[in-house]
Amino acid sequence: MQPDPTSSQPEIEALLVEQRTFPPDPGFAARANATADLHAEAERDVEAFWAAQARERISWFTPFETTLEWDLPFARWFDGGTLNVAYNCVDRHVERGLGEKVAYHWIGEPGDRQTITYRDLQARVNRAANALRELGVAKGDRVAIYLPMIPELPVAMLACAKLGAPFTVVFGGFSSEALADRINDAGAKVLVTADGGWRRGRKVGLKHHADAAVASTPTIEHVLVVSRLRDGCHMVEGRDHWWGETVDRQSDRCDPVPVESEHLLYLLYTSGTTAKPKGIVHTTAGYLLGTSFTHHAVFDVKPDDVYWCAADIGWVTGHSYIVFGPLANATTGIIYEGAPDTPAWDRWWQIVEEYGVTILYTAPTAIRSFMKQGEAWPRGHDLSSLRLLGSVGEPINPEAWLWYHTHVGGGRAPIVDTWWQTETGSILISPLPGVTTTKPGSATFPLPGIGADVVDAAGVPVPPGGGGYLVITRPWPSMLRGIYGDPERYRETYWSRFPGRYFAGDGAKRDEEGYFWLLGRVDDVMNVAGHRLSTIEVESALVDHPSVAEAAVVGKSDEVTGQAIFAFVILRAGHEPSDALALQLREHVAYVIGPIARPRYLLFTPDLPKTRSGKIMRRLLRDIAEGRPLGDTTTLADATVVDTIRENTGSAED
Ligand code: 7RM
Repeated sequence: MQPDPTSSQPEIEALLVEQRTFPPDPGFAARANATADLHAEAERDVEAFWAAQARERISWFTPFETTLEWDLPFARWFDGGTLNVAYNCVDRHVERGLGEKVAYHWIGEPGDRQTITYRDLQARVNRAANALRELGVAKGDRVAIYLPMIPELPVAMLACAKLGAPFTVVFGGFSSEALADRINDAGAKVLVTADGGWRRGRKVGLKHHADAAVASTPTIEHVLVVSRLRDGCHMVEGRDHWWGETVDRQSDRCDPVPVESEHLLYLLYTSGTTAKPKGIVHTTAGYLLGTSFTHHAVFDVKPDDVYWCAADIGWVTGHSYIVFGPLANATTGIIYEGAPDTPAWDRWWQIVEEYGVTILYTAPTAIRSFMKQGEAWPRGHDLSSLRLLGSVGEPINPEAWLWYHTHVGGGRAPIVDTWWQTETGSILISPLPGVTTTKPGSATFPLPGIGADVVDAAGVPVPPGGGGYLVITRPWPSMLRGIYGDPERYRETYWSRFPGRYFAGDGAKRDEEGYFWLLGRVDDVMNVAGHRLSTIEVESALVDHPSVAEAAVVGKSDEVTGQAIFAFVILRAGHEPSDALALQLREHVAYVIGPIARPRYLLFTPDLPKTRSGKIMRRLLRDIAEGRPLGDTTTLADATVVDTIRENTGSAED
C-alpha cells in the first residue's frame, strides 16, 4: 500500500478522541527518580547528557574517549572504553556489599521455587562461564540459547557476556527449523538447551527440536542440556553434555573478560514478514546504558522494590527489562515460568500478593485476557503493594488501560505505556511517572535525549492532531548497530524511507498537546473509500463496548470501497454472540468514531492468532478474511487458533 503524497487525505486519519487525563500524584512525584529537568538537560547538549549518564551508570575498565561517532546510519558509542556487562550486572553489586540482596525470586509453574541472591547469581554465572570455556567458547564466539523460563536462561546469557561471547536467545516455542535458521545465521558454536519445560500444567519437550535443528547446523560443536523435567532424554555422546554434570563441578570464580564498547553483545532475530529473519545487532556499552537508564527513569525503581516484568526472556522485553536493565540497577525481580491461567486465572495476583510486588510490567494482550475473565480474579487478592504499572508490545486500548488502572492499580498506581522495539533496544517513548500527565492509550512523549517526530509521506512533520509515520530523528545509545551480516538491508529497511531518519514502521498521531499516540504497524493500515484508517482506533472503539474484551480488525478487499473493515471480536465472560449484538457493535463503532469506520463484517471468535509476545498477527487474519491460504506461521504461538477461527468465518455478518 503506497500512500499517494499528492492526495489531500491525511496519511492516517485520527478519529478516536480520548479526553481523560491522569496527572502524577504529588507524593509519587516528590520521590521520583526522574524529574522534569532531565528533558532540558538532555536538550542542552545531548551527547554530553549521554556521556554523563555513561560515566555514572557504567563501571568501566577503561574510560571511553569519544561519545558518538555518527556515520549515518552507522553509530559507534563510547569508543575507547572497555567494560563487561556481567561484571556490571552482578559482580560489582557483590563487591559493594549487596551479595545477600535477592536478584531473582524464581517461581516454576508446578510450584517449585528458588531465591537467588546476587552472590548466588555470581557463582552460577561463573560456573556456567567456566563450563562454556571448557566447551571451547572464547571471546567473539557465538552461543545459541534455547531454554524455557528457568534460572539457567539469564545465567547462560550472563555467562556468555562474562566471556565476551555473543549469544542469541531463541524462543522456547519456536520450531526446529526456526532454531536451525538462527543458529546458522549466527554461526553459533555451542547450543544451550533443556530437556523441556512446563506449560499449562503439561511437560513440553525441547530437546527433540534441538536435535532436529542441530542435524542441519554444521557450526554447532557442543550442546549443553539443562535437566528441567528430570525424565532424561536422548543424548549424543561427545556432543551433548548435562548442565548438572558440566557446570556444577566448575569453579565459582571467573574473571570478567573486558570487551570494547562496540563489542557484539547479542543478536535477536525478528521474523520479518517475508524472507529470512533479521539478526538485530546489539553491542555492549550503549545497550547497557539504554536499558539501565530507562529502567531507572521509567520504572522509578528504588532499592526496596520488588519488580516484575512478566514477559518472556526470549522477547527483547525480557532481555532488556528482566535481565540487563534490572540487574545493572541491582533490582530484586520476579521470574515466573508458566502461564497466567495455571492453575487458575489468579496466578499472577497470588504472586503479587505473596511477594509484595511493587512494579508490574506486562502487555496489553495479557491485560485484555484478564479483562475477559472478569475483575473477580484480581479482587480476590491484596494488590496494595503495587505502586507502578507498565504496558508494552502493542497500543493499549483506553478501555484496557482504565481496567488495568482500576482493577490492578487500585486507581492509585501510575501507568507507563512504553513504546519501543527490538531494534531500539530500550524504551524510547513513555511517560516519566513522576512528571508526565498520562492519557489512556497514549505513550505520551519521547524520553530525555530521544528525538521523535510524526511525518507525512514526503517526510514533512504533520501538524498537531494529524496522523502519519513515526520516525526517530537522531541516534541513541541502545540503537541497533545493524542487521547481522547485511549492512545494505539495514540501511534499506530503516534509513531509506525518510533519509537521515530512522523509520520504525509504525503509524502515529500527535494530539494538540503534542502527545504521541501509536497507531500500529503501517502495513496494517486499512484503506476504506480513500480513508486511511488505523486498526487500533477501530479496535479501541469495539473494546469500549462493555461486552467486548478484545478485538482485531483488518481490511478485506472490496470492489467498491477498496477495502472493507472485517472485525474479529472476543467477548467478555458472561456475554453470548448473537446477530443482534454484532449489529449493535458495528453501530457502536460508527457512533464512537464515525460511520466510515463501521465494520462491514464482524465475527465472534474465542481467540486470535498471536505471536509469543502477544502481538496480534493481522497478516493471518487478512488471509482468513480473504479466504486464502495462510502465509508464514513460524512465529504463531498457537497454531490451532486459526483453524478454530476459519471454521466460524461463514457466519461473518454483512
Ligand atoms: C518491545 C517490543 C515492536 C513493535 C513496535 C510497535 C509495537 C511496542 C508499543 C507498541 C504501541 C506501545 N518489541 N509496540 N510497544 N505499539 N504502543 N507501547 O514490543 O520488536 O517485539 O515489537 O511493537 O508496533 O514497532 S518488538
